[in-house]
This record gives sequence, C-alpha cells and structure tokens, in this order.
Amino acid sequence: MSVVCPGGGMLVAGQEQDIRGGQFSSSESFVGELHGLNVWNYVLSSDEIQQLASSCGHLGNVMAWPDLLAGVTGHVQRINTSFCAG
Ligand SMILES: [Ca+2]
Repeated sequence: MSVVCPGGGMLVAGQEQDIRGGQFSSSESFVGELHGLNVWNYVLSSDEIQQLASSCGHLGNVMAWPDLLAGVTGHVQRINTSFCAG
C-alpha cells in the first residue's frame, strides 16, 4: 500500500492534538523517555528494526532525531545520557 502525505504538515510527538498543532491536553500527553525517534518513507523490515534497536547513529530519511530535538517545545526535560553518545 502506498500513501502520499501532502507537504506542509507537522509532526507532533508526545501529545494528542484535537486540531492541527493545537488543543493539547495534559491528560493526553506522553509521560516517559523518548530517544532516537526517526521517520522513514518506507516500511522497515523486522531485521532492520532489530538492527536499529541494537546500534546507534541511524537517521530517518524523512525526519531524523536531531531535527526533532531542534524543534522541542513545551514541558520537556532534556536528559543527557551515555546511550548512543559515541
Ligand atoms: Ca484530545
């Protein structure tokens, strides 16, 4: 199945939005730790996912973790970790 997403959208992680980019509710927010979120424009195989989970330095070809970090807003605490630090 192939689905084309129109441009000009936004990616929201950690919140459920009732309208595009807004009407967030704290009761519907993600509480936890998130690391290495990447987006690819194709479906990853099970083997690729397993490889990604056990190694570092992979970047999605649509959106990569450093791109997401640059746009972090809201009540987010950034924690320095040695996980995938090099
Ligand atoms: Ca809602």
